[in-house]
Amino acid sequence: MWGIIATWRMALEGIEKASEILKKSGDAGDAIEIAIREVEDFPYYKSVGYGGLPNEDMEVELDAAFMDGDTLDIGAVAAIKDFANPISIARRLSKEKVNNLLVGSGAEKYAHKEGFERKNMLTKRAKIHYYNRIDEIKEQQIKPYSGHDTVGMVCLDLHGKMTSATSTSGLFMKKAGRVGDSPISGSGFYVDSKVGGASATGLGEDVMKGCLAYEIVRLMKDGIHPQEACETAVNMFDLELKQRRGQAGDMSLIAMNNKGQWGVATNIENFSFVVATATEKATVYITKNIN
Ligand code: SD4
Repeated sequence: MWGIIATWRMALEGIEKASEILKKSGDAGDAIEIAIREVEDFPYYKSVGYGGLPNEDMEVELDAAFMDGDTLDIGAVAAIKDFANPISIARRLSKEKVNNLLVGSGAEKYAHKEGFERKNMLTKRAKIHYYNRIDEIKEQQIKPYSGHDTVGMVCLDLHGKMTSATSTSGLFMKKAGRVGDSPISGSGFYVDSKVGGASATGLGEDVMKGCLAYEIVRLMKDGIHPQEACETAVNMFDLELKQRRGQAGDMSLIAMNNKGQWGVATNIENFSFVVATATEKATVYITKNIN
Protein backbone atom coordinates (compact mmCIF):
# COMPACT_ATOMS: atom_id res chain seq x y z
CA MET A 1 0.00 0.00 0.00
CA TRP A 2 1.14 3.57 -0.66
CA GLY A 3 -0.58 6.78 0.30
CA ILE A 4 -0.18 10.50 0.86
CA ILE A 5 -2.39 13.04 2.63
CA ALA A 6 -1.98 16.82 2.73
CA THR A 7 -3.55 19.93 4.20
CA TRP A 8 -5.50 22.29 1.92
CA ARG A 9 -6.56 22.22 -1.73
CA MET A 10 -3.28 23.92 -2.71
CA ALA A 11 -1.52 20.55 -2.30
CA LEU A 12 -3.41 18.84 -5.17
CA GLU A 13 -0.87 19.31 -7.97
CA GLY A 14 1.99 18.32 -5.67
CA ILE A 15 0.12 15.22 -4.51
CA GLU A 16 -0.48 14.22 -8.13
CA LYS A 17 3.26 14.44 -8.79
CA ALA A 18 4.06 12.50 -5.61
CA SER A 19 1.54 9.79 -6.60
CA GLU A 20 3.46 9.12 -9.81
CA ILE A 21 6.62 8.50 -7.76
CA LEU A 22 4.92 6.37 -5.10
CA LYS A 23 3.12 4.22 -7.68
CA LYS A 24 6.49 3.26 -9.16
CA SER A 25 7.89 2.16 -5.80
CA GLY A 26 9.62 5.53 -5.27
CA ASP A 27 10.85 6.79 -1.92
CA ALA A 28 8.53 8.57 0.55
CA GLY A 29 11.24 11.19 1.15
CA ASP A 30 11.54 12.07 -2.53
CA ALA A 31 7.78 12.03 -3.06
CA ILE A 32 6.97 14.36 -0.17
CA GLU A 33 9.78 16.78 -1.05
CA ILE A 34 8.60 17.06 -4.65
CA ALA A 35 5.00 17.55 -3.52
CA ILE A 36 5.92 20.35 -1.10
CA ARG A 37 8.24 22.05 -3.61
CA GLU A 38 5.35 22.24 -6.05
CA VAL A 39 3.38 24.28 -3.51
CA GLU A 40 6.40 26.41 -2.55
CA ASP A 41 7.06 27.29 -6.20
CA PHE A 42 3.51 28.32 -7.09
CA PRO A 43 3.39 32.14 -6.81
CA TYR A 44 -0.34 32.48 -6.10
CA TYR A 45 -0.45 30.46 -2.87
CA LYS A 46 -0.24 33.21 -0.28
CA SER A 47 0.99 31.22 2.65
CA VAL A 48 3.77 28.94 1.42
CA GLY A 49 7.09 29.63 -0.30
CA TYR A 50 7.27 32.07 -3.23
CA GLY A 51 4.39 34.52 -2.93
CA GLY A 52 3.95 33.83 0.79
CA LEU A 53 2.67 36.78 2.78
CA PRO A 54 5.24 38.83 4.71
CA ASN A 55 5.73 39.69 8.36
CA GLU A 56 4.97 43.13 9.80
CA ASP A 57 8.29 44.44 8.45
CA MET A 58 7.27 43.30 4.93
CA GLU A 59 9.80 40.46 4.93
CA VAL A 60 8.92 36.90 3.94
CA GLU A 61 10.22 34.59 6.67
CA LEU A 62 9.58 30.91 6.04
CA ASP A 63 9.35 27.81 8.25
CA ALA A 64 9.67 24.21 7.01
CA ALA A 65 10.39 20.73 8.32
CA PHE A 66 11.07 17.20 7.15
CA MET A 67 10.94 13.96 9.16
CA ASP A 68 11.95 10.43 8.17
CA GLY A 69 9.75 7.89 9.93
CA ASP A 70 12.26 5.03 9.58
CA THR A 71 15.20 6.72 11.29
CA LEU A 72 13.19 9.43 13.13
CA ASP A 73 15.64 11.95 11.64
CA ILE A 74 14.33 15.51 11.65
CA GLY A 75 15.49 18.62 9.82
CA ALA A 76 13.90 22.05 10.03
CA VAL A 77 14.41 25.72 9.23
CA ALA A 78 12.62 28.64 10.80
CA ALA A 79 12.34 32.33 9.88
CA ILE A 80 14.54 31.76 6.81
CA LYS A 81 14.60 34.50 4.17
CA ASP A 82 15.49 34.60 0.48
CA PHE A 83 15.73 30.90 -0.36
CA ALA A 84 13.45 29.24 -2.90
CA ASN A 85 12.71 25.87 -1.30
CA PRO A 86 12.88 25.69 2.49
CA ILE A 87 11.64 22.07 2.40
CA SER A 88 14.77 20.93 0.56
CA ILE A 89 16.99 22.72 3.07
CA ALA A 90 15.05 21.06 5.91
CA ARG A 91 15.46 17.64 4.30
CA ARG A 92 19.21 18.20 3.89
CA LEU A 93 19.41 19.19 7.58
CA SER A 94 17.68 15.93 8.54
CA LYS A 95 20.77 14.11 7.30
CA GLU A 96 23.07 15.99 9.69
CA LYS A 97 23.96 14.41 13.05
CA VAL A 98 23.48 17.68 14.96
CA ASN A 99 22.32 21.25 14.14
CA ASN A 100 19.05 19.87 12.75
CA LEU A 101 16.88 22.94 13.40
CA LEU A 102 18.39 26.20 12.18
CA VAL A 103 16.81 29.65 12.37
CA GLY A 104 17.20 32.97 10.56
CA SER A 105 20.69 33.96 9.47
CA GLY A 106 22.15 30.62 10.62
CA ALA A 107 19.74 28.74 8.35
CA GLU A 108 20.59 31.11 5.48
CA LYS A 109 24.33 30.62 5.98
CA TYR A 110 23.87 26.84 5.89
CA ALA A 111 21.65 26.98 2.80
CA HIS A 112 24.14 29.19 1.00
CA LYS A 113 27.06 26.91 1.85
CA GLU A 114 25.10 23.88 0.67
CA GLY A 115 24.40 25.58 -2.66
CA PHE A 116 20.62 26.06 -2.37
CA GLU A 117 18.95 28.52 -4.73
CA ARG A 118 18.63 32.07 -3.46
CA LYS A 119 15.47 33.92 -4.40
CA ASN A 120 13.61 37.05 -3.35
CA MET A 121 10.39 35.45 -2.13
CA LEU A 122 8.36 38.67 -1.85
CA THR A 123 6.12 39.05 -4.90
CA LYS A 124 4.36 42.18 -6.14
CA ARG A 125 1.07 40.50 -5.30
CA ALA A 126 2.15 39.85 -1.70
CA LYS A 127 3.19 43.51 -1.35
CA ILE A 128 -0.28 44.59 -2.48
CA HIS A 129 -1.85 42.29 0.15
CA TYR A 130 0.47 43.82 2.74
CA TYR A 131 -0.50 47.43 1.98
CA ASN A 132 -4.20 46.51 1.76
CA ARG A 133 -3.98 44.83 5.13
CA ILE A 134 -2.34 47.85 6.70
CA ASP A 135 -5.29 49.95 5.47
CA GLU A 136 -7.85 47.37 6.66
CA ILE A 137 -6.27 47.17 10.09
CA LYS A 138 -6.40 50.96 10.42
CA GLU A 139 -9.96 51.26 9.12
CA GLN A 140 -11.68 48.22 10.61
CA GLN A 141 -9.48 47.21 13.49
CA ILE A 142 -9.41 43.65 12.18
CA LYS A 143 -6.97 41.09 13.47
CA PRO A 144 -3.64 41.38 11.63
CA TYR A 145 -2.99 37.65 11.60
CA SER A 146 -5.86 36.20 9.59
CA GLY A 147 -5.03 34.69 6.17
CA HIS A 148 -2.50 31.93 6.70
CA ASP A 149 -2.28 28.23 5.83
CA THR A 150 0.48 25.65 6.04
CA VAL A 151 1.02 22.81 3.64
CA GLY A 152 1.59 19.72 5.79
CA MET A 153 1.83 16.15 4.55
CA VAL A 154 2.22 12.54 5.63
CA CYS A 155 3.43 9.96 3.11
CA LEU A 156 3.73 6.15 2.99
CA ASP A 157 5.68 4.36 0.26
CA LEU A 158 5.49 0.78 -1.01
CA HIS A 159 8.53 -0.18 1.11
CA GLY A 160 6.63 0.82 4.28
CA LYS A 161 8.68 3.96 4.83
CA MET A 162 6.79 7.00 6.07
CA THR A 163 7.69 10.70 6.03
CA SER A 164 6.11 13.93 7.15
CA ALA A 165 6.84 17.50 6.04
CA THR A 166 5.58 21.07 6.37
CA SER A 167 6.19 24.44 4.73
CA THR A 168 4.69 27.85 5.49
CA SER A 169 5.15 31.60 5.59
CA GLY A 170 3.39 31.44 8.97
CA LEU A 171 1.09 34.15 10.19
CA PHE A 172 0.59 37.15 7.92
CA MET A 173 1.95 40.26 9.72
CA LYS A 174 3.71 38.18 12.35
CA LYS A 175 6.56 39.75 14.33
CA ALA A 176 10.01 39.33 12.77
CA GLY A 177 11.54 36.15 14.17
CA ARG A 178 8.19 34.61 15.14
CA VAL A 179 8.21 30.82 14.71
CA GLY A 180 5.04 28.74 14.55
CA ASP A 181 4.32 25.04 15.05
CA SER A 182 5.27 23.99 11.52
CA PRO A 183 9.02 23.46 12.07
CA ILE A 184 8.50 22.10 15.60
CA SER A 185 8.58 18.32 15.92
CA GLY A 186 5.53 16.86 17.64
CA SER A 187 3.50 20.04 17.09
CA GLY A 188 3.33 20.76 13.34
CA PHE A 189 4.44 17.29 12.25
CA TYR A 190 5.51 13.87 13.48
CA VAL A 191 5.94 10.46 11.86
CA ASP A 192 7.06 7.00 12.88
CA SER A 193 7.01 4.29 10.17
CA LYS A 194 6.11 1.72 12.84
CA VAL A 195 2.86 3.61 13.51
CA GLY A 196 1.96 6.54 11.24
CA GLY A 197 2.23 10.30 11.05
CA ALA A 198 0.31 13.54 11.47
CA SER A 199 0.61 17.18 10.47
CA ALA A 200 -1.10 20.41 11.49
CA THR A 201 -2.27 23.72 10.10
CA GLY A 202 -3.81 26.55 12.06
CA LEU A 203 -2.74 28.90 14.82
CA GLY A 204 0.73 27.63 15.69
CA GLU A 205 0.69 29.17 19.13
CA ASP A 206 -2.28 26.95 20.06
CA VAL A 207 -1.24 23.79 18.14
CA MET A 208 2.05 23.90 20.07
CA LYS A 209 0.24 23.98 23.42
CA GLY A 210 -1.17 20.53 22.68
CA CYS A 211 1.75 18.97 20.71
CA LEU A 212 -1.06 17.79 18.48
CA ALA A 213 0.86 15.89 15.78
CA TYR A 214 2.59 13.75 18.39
CA GLU A 215 -0.62 13.31 20.33
CA ILE A 216 -2.29 11.81 17.24
CA VAL A 217 0.63 9.45 16.58
CA ARG A 218 0.53 8.40 20.24
CA LEU A 219 -3.17 7.56 19.92
CA MET A 220 -2.54 5.61 16.70
CA LYS A 221 0.21 3.69 18.49
CA ASP A 222 -2.51 2.37 20.81
CA GLY A 223 -4.25 0.93 17.75
CA ILE A 224 -6.71 3.78 17.27
CA HIS A 225 -7.77 4.50 13.67
CA PRO A 226 -6.35 7.79 12.28
CA GLN A 227 -9.83 9.30 11.97
CA GLU A 228 -10.67 8.66 15.62
CA ALA A 229 -7.16 9.74 16.67
CA CYS A 230 -7.55 13.09 14.85
CA GLU A 231 -11.04 13.72 16.23
CA THR A 232 -10.04 12.81 19.76
CA ALA A 233 -6.92 14.98 19.77
CA VAL A 234 -8.46 18.03 18.07
CA ASN A 235 -11.84 18.00 19.81
CA MET A 236 -10.46 17.34 23.28
CA PHE A 237 -7.80 19.99 22.96
CA ASP A 238 -10.19 22.54 21.48
CA LEU A 239 -12.46 21.99 24.49
CA GLU A 240 -9.54 22.09 26.89
CA LEU A 241 -8.38 25.47 25.58
CA LYS A 242 -11.90 26.89 25.61
CA GLN A 243 -12.40 25.78 29.21
CA ARG A 244 -9.09 27.16 30.37
CA ARG A 245 -8.79 30.32 28.28
CA GLY A 246 -12.24 30.97 26.86
CA GLN A 247 -11.10 30.48 23.26
CA ALA A 248 -9.13 28.22 20.94
CA GLY A 249 -7.38 29.17 17.70
CA ASP A 250 -7.89 27.39 14.39
CA MET A 251 -6.53 23.84 14.43
CA SER A 252 -6.80 21.29 11.60
CA LEU A 253 -4.90 18.01 11.57
CA ILE A 254 -4.37 15.25 9.02
CA ALA A 255 -3.00 11.77 9.72
CA MET A 256 -2.16 8.48 8.01
CA ASN A 257 -1.12 5.19 9.56
CA ASN A 258 1.31 2.65 8.14
CA LYS A 259 -1.55 0.73 6.51
CA GLY A 260 -2.50 3.77 4.44
CA GLN A 261 -5.66 4.46 6.46
CA TRP A 262 -6.16 8.16 7.02
CA GLY A 263 -8.04 10.67 9.12
CA VAL A 264 -8.67 14.38 9.53
CA ALA A 265 -10.24 16.71 12.08
CA THR A 266 -10.74 20.45 12.36
CA ASN A 267 -12.27 23.07 14.63
CA ILE A 268 -12.92 25.48 11.73
CA GLU A 269 -15.92 25.86 9.43
CA ASN A 270 -14.42 24.34 6.26
CA PHE A 271 -11.08 22.60 5.97
CA SER A 272 -9.92 21.25 2.62
CA PHE A 273 -7.39 18.45 2.29
CA VAL A 274 -6.05 16.11 -0.39
CA VAL A 275 -5.59 12.34 -0.32
CA ALA A 276 -4.13 9.85 -2.79
CA THR A 277 -3.61 6.14 -2.17
CA ALA A 278 -2.96 3.00 -4.20
CA THR A 279 -6.73 2.61 -4.44
CA GLU A 280 -7.82 6.26 -4.81
CA LYS A 281 -6.53 8.90 -7.22
CA ALA A 282 -5.66 12.34 -5.80
CA THR A 283 -8.91 13.78 -4.45
CA VAL A 284 -9.79 17.04 -2.71
CA TYR A 285 -12.16 16.76 0.25
CA ILE A 286 -13.71 19.35 2.52
CA THR A 287 -14.47 18.58 6.12
CA LYS A 288 -16.26 20.59 8.74
CA ASN A 289 -16.02 21.21 12.42
CA ILE A 290 -18.29 18.51 13.82
CA ASN A 291 -18.94 20.19 17.18
C1 SD4 B 1 1.84 28.90 11.91
N1 SD4 B 1 0.54 26.90 11.66
O1 SD4 B 1 2.85 29.47 11.55
C2 SD4 B 1 1.15 27.98 10.94
C3 SD4 B 1 0.22 28.75 10.08
C4 SD4 B 1 -0.92 27.97 9.52
O2 SD4 B 1 -3.14 27.89 8.93
O3 SD4 B 1 -0.90 26.82 9.32
N2 SD4 B 1 -2.04 28.56 9.32
O4 SD4 B 1 1.32 29.08 13.01
